[in-house]
Amino acid sequence: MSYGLSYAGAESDYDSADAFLLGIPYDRTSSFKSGAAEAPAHIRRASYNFEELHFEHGLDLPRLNIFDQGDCEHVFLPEDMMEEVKFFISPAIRDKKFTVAVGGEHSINMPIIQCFKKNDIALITIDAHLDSRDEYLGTPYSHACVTRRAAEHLGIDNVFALGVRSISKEELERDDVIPYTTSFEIKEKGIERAVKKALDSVKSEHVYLSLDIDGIDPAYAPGTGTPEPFGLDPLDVKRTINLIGGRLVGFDVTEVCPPADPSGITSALAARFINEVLAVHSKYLT
Ligand SMILES: [Mn+2]
Repeated sequence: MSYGLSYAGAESDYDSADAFLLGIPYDRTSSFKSGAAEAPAHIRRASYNFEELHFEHGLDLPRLNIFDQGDCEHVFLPEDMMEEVKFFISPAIRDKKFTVAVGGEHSINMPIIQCFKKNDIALITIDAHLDSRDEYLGTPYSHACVTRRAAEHLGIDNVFALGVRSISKEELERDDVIPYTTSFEIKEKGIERAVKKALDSVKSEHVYLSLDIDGIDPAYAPGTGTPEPFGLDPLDVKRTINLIGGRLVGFDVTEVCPPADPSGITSALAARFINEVLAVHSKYLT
């Protein structure tokens, strides 16, 4: 557990918190550039760059009580990461907190999804990759297996990937391909239509949004482990968060890689999306 800088505005204690934030400094299955473990600290620092409220949502938004748990342990084995994340996230989900997880690589989404009951949520990802392999480089808990593990737990009709533009032959040729929309279709037909398709496709009312920052074009988010051209623009992602709106119950942002982000722009973007999610959630808080 680290006791460094807390996320900007996270001044609540656990009991009175509406939202629960956890840093997960994990990057042991990264397949190209590593360094995502440094992201929670960089994203927290970047959070001080912004106003807490965003005028486009109205300046009289209710103020969320946010609790920042700090970081969980930086472990080595994927199995240990699964246990470590569940240890912190599962009480917060049980206590009906809105959870925000700051990765780390995308694999940190797997233990979080497993903390929800099977029919309680759907997972929508924003990602350049479909991440639907059974296993990768010898582990079923690789960041290349995120949507497959989610489909096993939630059902394939409760998983949808937005912005995909990198899929292997092995993933496309199976009978149970994870439902997805490409970034090309989003550019051509608009993000509203794609998000509507995703929301109509999943069965559960409640939606957990997992943002792999490589879903966004590397021109806007260069600091990531596996940059993939032809991505979404940040306003597409902002729009997605707003369209999911009151159905959103949790969020993670993953794959920010500070060593590949000397300008800090990618960490700043990640922090701004966390703020967007919190602002949208506060609108629907009763
Ligand atoms: Mn990805």
